[in-house]
Amino acid sequence: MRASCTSLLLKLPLRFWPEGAITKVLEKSSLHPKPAGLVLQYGTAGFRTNAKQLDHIMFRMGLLATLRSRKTKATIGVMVTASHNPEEDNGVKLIDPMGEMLTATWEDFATQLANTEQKELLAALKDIINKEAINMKLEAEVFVGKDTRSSSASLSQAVLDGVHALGGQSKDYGLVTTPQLHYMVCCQNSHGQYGEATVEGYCSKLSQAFLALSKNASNRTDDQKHLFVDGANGIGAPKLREVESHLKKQLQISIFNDGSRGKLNHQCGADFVKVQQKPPTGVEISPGDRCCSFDGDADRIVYYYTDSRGFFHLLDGDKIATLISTFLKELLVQAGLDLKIAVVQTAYANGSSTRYLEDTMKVIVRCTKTGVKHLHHAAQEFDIGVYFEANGHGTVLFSKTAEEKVQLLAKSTNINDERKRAALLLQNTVNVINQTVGDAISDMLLIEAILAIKGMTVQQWDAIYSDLPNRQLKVTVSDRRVIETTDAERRAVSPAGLQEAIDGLVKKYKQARSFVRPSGTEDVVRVYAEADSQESADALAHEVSLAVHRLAGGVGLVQNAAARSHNPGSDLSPLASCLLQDPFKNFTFGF
Ligand code: NG1
Ligand code: ZN
Repeated sequence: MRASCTSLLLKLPLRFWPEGAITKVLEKSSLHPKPAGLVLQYGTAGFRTNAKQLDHIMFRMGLLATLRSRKTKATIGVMVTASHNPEEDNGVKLIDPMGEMLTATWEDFATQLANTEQKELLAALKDIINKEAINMKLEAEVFVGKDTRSSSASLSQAVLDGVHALGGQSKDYGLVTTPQLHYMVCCQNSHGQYGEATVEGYCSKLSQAFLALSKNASNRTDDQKHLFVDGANGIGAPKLREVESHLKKQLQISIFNDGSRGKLNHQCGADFVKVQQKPPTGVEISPGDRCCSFDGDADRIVYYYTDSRGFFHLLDGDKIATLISTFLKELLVQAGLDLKIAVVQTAYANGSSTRYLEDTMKVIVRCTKTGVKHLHHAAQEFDIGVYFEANGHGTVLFSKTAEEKVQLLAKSTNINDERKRAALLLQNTVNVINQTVGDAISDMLLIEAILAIKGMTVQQWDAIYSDLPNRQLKVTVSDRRVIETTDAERRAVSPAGLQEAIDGLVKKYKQARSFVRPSGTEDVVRVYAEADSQESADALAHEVSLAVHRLAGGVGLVQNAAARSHNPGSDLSPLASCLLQDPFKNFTFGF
């Protein structure tokens, strides 16, 4: 029975795939040949590696996006970027119809297609067409965008070649941020309901909402309106300038690292600031100045300032989630709306943020596995789901019911002024947010509006709670898959004895917590520890690293966190240096 079904399916492409298309794919694919033996994997952020290895991947992702478009009968997005990675890298990811990340089964297809040797390519395509019963006569449309890397132009052309080889239509948005392309895809597939699928449409939707929100702020001085932005020398800077021209000076932005001089993500950007816990180079800031950093494709943001003693203060994704959820919760009370709000975090969220949200704010907190698609899914379970990774990638999701209730109340004429004001604020908050994915520009506008409305300085925001000192390290092992975890990656179930060892070490310190997990993007095991002092957090991270090394097949040396704290990278052997916490160091496999 099963065999006859399969053989029936195998015939499908011959009936549904027009003759000419086969020749065209063969012809075009020979212009984008796969280096024999190269193996890459589609991970949480698509494919990512040195740009020189990606031409065939881009062409094939153009093919795959066209198939996905036929399968879903919707427009699909393909973004060419390697986010916070160094300039010489690049990457690609597909965007599903409502602007969300590509669904898991198709991630597997992407990996299969990427790793198929040249002569097997047609068979691999037919296999996907068969499995998904794709009607090749249907129309297909793919939106393509790229970041500012020098390799992006030719790589996005390779994507377009793939789309055209399979008879798909394309729209090339050129230089856009990753979240802008997600936004375009959602606008297109919602037939304009989410907004107009143009950069101008994006700028005007977000800025109108921001201007409406900032009308609720009492008179602010130019100083209070001033924000320093580090554009990571990436696409965020020029795109922010376009938005700024709509802001009628309600926000006064000084953009640094705008790409005119420095190198992309080099000593700057959200990832550098978060990991190094220091300001980026290229930004001259004075004590108390409010600053933020985007990453290379502008889907992450972190805030920071230095105090009068010169100490650096970071306001990461956890602080951002706290500010936004507090604001929304207050508005819900004022509007008299009974909507369930939750904050979604990962195990990397600082323990102080979780405690503050649960105990003081009485907000539901959920913890998911690392990777925004997990947070996004969990956030969809609530009327309002605020999700942020500690590294500054996140957004807010409103359920259909929540949006309808807000719209209805905002239109209502028989409610008191306080309820009306809160309803209008909620309505504009919904509009300023890019719900498709974390968006540095949109998050920045929301944060700036909240600070203005609440009359809050960056120091007051920072003082909501104090972060517990923490440390992240990484350990190289021969096969990181030996570490299996449960409870949203907070406990290790294998190898035997590891979790018991961690539990024993954690008990030695106050307010301590530690967990280990295999990285999804690098060939390392990540170790996280927090405790009541930096010395304790460093010592705990180091001891847990030793336990991982001993019990999980460690390779090379284990780095001492204390060495990292005082003088990162110096006087260590090359091997020890490569074990330093530097999570987004260049690597040669995709994720
Ligand atoms: P891995 O390498 O799995 O820890 C990192 C980040 C994630 C996420 C992904 C994708 C940390 C600790 N991990 O994942 O949050 O952003 O990269 O970019 O920040
Ligand atoms: Zn990014």
